[in-house]
Amino acid sequence: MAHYFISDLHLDPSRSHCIEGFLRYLSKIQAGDQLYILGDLFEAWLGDDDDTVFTQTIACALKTCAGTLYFMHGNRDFLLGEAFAKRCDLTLLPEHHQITVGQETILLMHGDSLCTDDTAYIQIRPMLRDPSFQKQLLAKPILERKAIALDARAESQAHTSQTKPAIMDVTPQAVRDVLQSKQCQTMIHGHTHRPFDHQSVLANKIGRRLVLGDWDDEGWHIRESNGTLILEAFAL
Ligand SMILES: [Mn+2]
Repeated sequence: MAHYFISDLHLDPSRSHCIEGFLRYLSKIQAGDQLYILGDLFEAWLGDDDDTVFTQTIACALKTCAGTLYFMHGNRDFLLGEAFAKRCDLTLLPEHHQITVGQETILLMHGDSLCTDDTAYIQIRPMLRDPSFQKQLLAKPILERKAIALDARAESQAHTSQTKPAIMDVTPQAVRDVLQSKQCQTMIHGHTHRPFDHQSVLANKIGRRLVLGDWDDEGWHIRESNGTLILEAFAL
């Protein structure tokens, strides 16, 4: 029995190499294994009622996976809801979730809330995560939601290209604050697409921050085996 952590697959019908890689990945997960999907599994999520061949393919693969699956929202698939989760046997996790592996408590997050220098995004984030805003959005016809998602993506790309790379990374202060408030010394997150195993993130020289990579030319995961966490890339 092992734990696996992935994020930022950005699955989309146009990214067939990632879809195929993910289907192969799921088929290798065994009964008793736990797979944690830490957000941005999908490039965009219009709502659980957006039923396409693509969403059916992914739902079927998740549902038939032998392991136990957990899902945390990212900044792109924050509209994924209970209906889709139920259909795939996914357990939805809150935006901070702690698990215990061996002797160690690990804090799981998507990572977007740690990029506190990105003030434009940090300001709109509470609205995007607000259940009443989401309800209003989901009440719109799918075509209208699709147009809104395309606009948001174009705006996000423009914002990313105009923002200094350092601003799109987590801030040390945000990392320390969340680890201290959650009384935790190890965290795993994605979002920044900067895979790395950071040691000594706290003032007292302890603490560890493992960052997942996004799936594109290769896939990334963190594998836990016998209590040891290993960040690995693999061919898709
Ligand atoms: Mn993200």
